[in-house]
Amino acid sequence: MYVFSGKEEFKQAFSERLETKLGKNMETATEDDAYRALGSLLQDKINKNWMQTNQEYKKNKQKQVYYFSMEFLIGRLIGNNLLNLQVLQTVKEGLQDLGLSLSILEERENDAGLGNGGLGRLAACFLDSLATLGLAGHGYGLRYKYGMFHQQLLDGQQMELPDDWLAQEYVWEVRRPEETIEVRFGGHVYPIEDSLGALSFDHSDYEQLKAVPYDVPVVGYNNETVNTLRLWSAEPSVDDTLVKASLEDHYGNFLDHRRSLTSITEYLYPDDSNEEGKELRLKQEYFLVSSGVQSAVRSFEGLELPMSTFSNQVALHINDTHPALVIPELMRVLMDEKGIGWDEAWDLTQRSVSYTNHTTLSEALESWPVDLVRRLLPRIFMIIVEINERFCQSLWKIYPGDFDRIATLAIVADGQVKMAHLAIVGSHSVNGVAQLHTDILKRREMKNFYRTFPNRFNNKTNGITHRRWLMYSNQRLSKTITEAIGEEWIKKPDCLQKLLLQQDDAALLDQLYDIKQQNKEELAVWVKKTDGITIDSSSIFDVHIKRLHGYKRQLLNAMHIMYLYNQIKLNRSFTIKPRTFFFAAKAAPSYHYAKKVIKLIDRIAAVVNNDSDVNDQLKVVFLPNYSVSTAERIIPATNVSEQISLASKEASGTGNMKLMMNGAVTLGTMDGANVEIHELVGDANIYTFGLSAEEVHQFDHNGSYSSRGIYESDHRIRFLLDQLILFSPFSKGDNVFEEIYHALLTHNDEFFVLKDFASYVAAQQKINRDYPFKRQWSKKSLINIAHSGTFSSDRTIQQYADDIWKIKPATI
Ligand code: 26W
Repeated sequence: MYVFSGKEEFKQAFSERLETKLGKNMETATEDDAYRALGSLLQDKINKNWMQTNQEYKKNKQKQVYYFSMEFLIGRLIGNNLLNLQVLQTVKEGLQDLGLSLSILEERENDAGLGNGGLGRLAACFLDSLATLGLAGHGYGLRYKYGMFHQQLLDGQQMELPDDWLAQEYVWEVRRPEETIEVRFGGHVYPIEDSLGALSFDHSDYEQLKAVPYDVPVVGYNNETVNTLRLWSAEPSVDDTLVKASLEDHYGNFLDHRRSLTSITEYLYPDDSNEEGKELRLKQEYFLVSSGVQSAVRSFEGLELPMSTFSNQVALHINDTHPALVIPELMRVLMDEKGIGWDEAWDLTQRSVSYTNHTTLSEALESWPVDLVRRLLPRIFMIIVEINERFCQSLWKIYPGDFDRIATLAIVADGQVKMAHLAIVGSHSVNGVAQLHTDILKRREMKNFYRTFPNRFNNKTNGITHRRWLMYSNQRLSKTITEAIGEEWIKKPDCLQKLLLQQDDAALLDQLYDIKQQNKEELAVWVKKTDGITIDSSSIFDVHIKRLHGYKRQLLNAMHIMYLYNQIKLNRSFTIKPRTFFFAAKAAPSYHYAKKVIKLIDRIAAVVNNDSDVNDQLKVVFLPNYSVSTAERIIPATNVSEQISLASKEASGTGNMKLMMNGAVTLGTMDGANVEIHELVGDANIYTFGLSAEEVHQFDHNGSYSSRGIYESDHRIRFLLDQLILFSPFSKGDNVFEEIYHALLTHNDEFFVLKDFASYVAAQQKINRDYPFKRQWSKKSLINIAHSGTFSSDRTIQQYADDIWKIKPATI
């Protein structure tokens, strides 16, 4: 896309924009003004191609993919857009000429934190790849007024502050009131039979509200494609009869009512592991689904094709089960609004919808009480019941008399609507997000469904955009890679493998080492500035960044640090290579145990960082408010990537991919995509430890694990656990860590922390021995970078496009 011919043209346009949009010049403009002028200038440039992309799609009757997701964790857009428009360098230099720093302006943009973690960030990476591959794929999400909460630590206690990210104008969004959709909740539905015996449904007494789309452009890299992320916002509907009624009786009631309606898009649910089952959450899900489906159908109708071709033109992808109501909603629209019969509507629905599963944790599986669904979504409920009825009948034919099996597969059972069952039954494709995860779905979690629909299941190993996570966030490394192997890797990330030919090139290895060193120094300066902690940038940077959860085992890492501390203190001859342990993690506000683990890490940091006996060897840093932007700073500076979930629990992980791509070496269990990383880089270039998924399964199955047995036989562990509750530098004699102690001992250590402790310590010792051999370490680093192309989301999206969505690039 043509943007600026060079920095002079940019400077001219930028100064003009300051004047015309903000009435400012270089003397009077604040940093905020400069950011906004730059943003609006880019948005203008993007607009032309945006319009053109949509026109081309329509003209060519291009099949459209709509990626439905309750979360899009996009972070900041300015740097990413500059990169994809290929003017990052031009603008950086132009601003410099004007006495401005791009990196300072970038910080004026609030992170769009419309997601919790992995699932939301994956959606954002996918959008980048779709646009870059020239594929007609768009995101449908919610425009939460408040995104992921801001985390603050007060004496180690996590505090959640609202993320008022829209307080300043968001320069990338365009409100499109003309595309508004009406969404209905509640009321009564009555069947009406006409004289020919045909059924229709009368829906009355419902509450209606407006879904107003705010569109954000998704700019492809070095092409002409601009796709759309459409975020829906709830607004009261003017002709809402209830509102009118309340208006007559009381203005206060009117305001309350208005607030309760628009509250649907007020905030993101900040829990990514426990299904809350709250009515407001179900409203959010249906609000997204209904506006998205109606809007997709409306676009399809613009093509003026027969309805029978719908599934050739439209793919509806659901990111986990949260948008699974797409299935009954599309059935509703096709039948009630377009007059199509059940069988054809069902066929079109199944052909259009595909579903990705992101977790096997049972507590995260969604199910909604029948009563709630019936009250809130009466027509949708009728359709779900009918889908269930027909599905169970078809099962009866395959498994006659097998009541038990049919009961386990039913969509509606035990007074609940099971969303995963609905998603599997109503779609043509179900995928897991890493090979191991998909195998577990097939062999265990969804085994009966797999037997019934073997062809529906497939794997799509996750990926990350190498543009944001390497080209943008690690510009030093990108430059060196291009100097070494040319720039083909940018379009074809698999070409990073060419680095392997130079794995013994001493000069290149030293250069990689230096880059890492510079990135570490940069991070150290930032940590000093923002948190006041001094860190030794020559120490090993050991990084554990992800949501805080029992299964991710931040506790295992923390206990190992306690162990090192004890060793150094008690044993004069024990030394380690200086190491800085970084943590960043948000805990769900109601997740008590997770908050205690944060508190423990904070306490360990306080002890370790202030003890001059250990200070020169050990540092612990908890970086508050983990977000996309902080990830962009930490990842390029990492030496050791902690991916230590209990095997079988982490569906894939994507942080593991970002870190390897930036030359970190993984310390990990054989879980999620770690298995595939290991397969690619080989034993010599990854540190693996711990139980296998199969071993964990066996223990769970036969109940033969006893954490107390380990406590009694391993004195190191006994010492550590006692330090949690007896007087120690960590416990300080109070009972704050009793909960952790009991989780490990009384409740038999659900996540096998004690079981894996010894092998974790051994793997850490190996790292301690290996790191000082600079060239060899750099070689590991190079080999990791070289194989990371496999984990570009371009590869992932190409597989979705070929196998699931059946779409080809458009020519814009
Ligand atoms: C509302 C409850 C809720 C919300 C979100 C339950 C579960 C979720 C997600 C499914 C959790 C999630 O983010 N899963 C992560 O998805 C990533 C992308 O596929 C994977 O890399 C992670 O392993 C997986 O934990």
